[in-house]
Amino acid sequence: MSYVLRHAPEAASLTLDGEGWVSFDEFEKALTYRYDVSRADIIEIIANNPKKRFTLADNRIRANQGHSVEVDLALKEVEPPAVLFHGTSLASWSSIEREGLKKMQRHHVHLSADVETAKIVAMRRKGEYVILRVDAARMFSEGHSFFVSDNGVWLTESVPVQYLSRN
Ligand code: HQG
Repeated sequence: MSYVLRHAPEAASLTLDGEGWVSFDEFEKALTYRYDVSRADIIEIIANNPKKRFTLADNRIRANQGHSVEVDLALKEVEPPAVLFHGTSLASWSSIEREGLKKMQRHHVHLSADVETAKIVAMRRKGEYVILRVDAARMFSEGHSFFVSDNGVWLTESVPVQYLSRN
């Protein structure tokens, strides 16, 4: 579902609208035709996915964040908590320490409000991990924009090095 709704709708012959939505009926037809899943399975994933990656509303579905296809999620700019966290591999630290956090393949840098979530993100990576602390209060006061996705992921364009430290 993430693959289709974030990265490759064309793989299921679907087209997302400008804000990433697609008709749920079309989505269901496309998935049940191609994969061994039922409508009930899809609804169960939307409801019980621990990260609440998808929203179903007005008979349309979209991914809440993480797209590589061009979409405008129409997220509202909000004041972030004073501190946010980012979990990554120790191997990336030397480059991050020089360049700051970049959005890489995604539309934003993804940050977490708590260390536990940042740890889970970091542990997707091989080897040792590091948790970085982002001085979000200072970033915000110095003009950087922050957004929060429907599933509570904090998003920003980039995090320059002066706002980063090892937690
Ligand atoms: C790293 C999952 C070197 C960055 C998770 C990260 C999250 C740099 C990787 C969500 C760098 C990008 C996002 C620099 C950034 N030099 N490495 N200058 N700047 N990086 O997957 O934050 O399953 O795009 O530290 O749970 O790991 O998609 O971002 O390691 O919420 O719902 O480049 O993805 O959620 O990796 O993960 P990603 P992420 P979903």
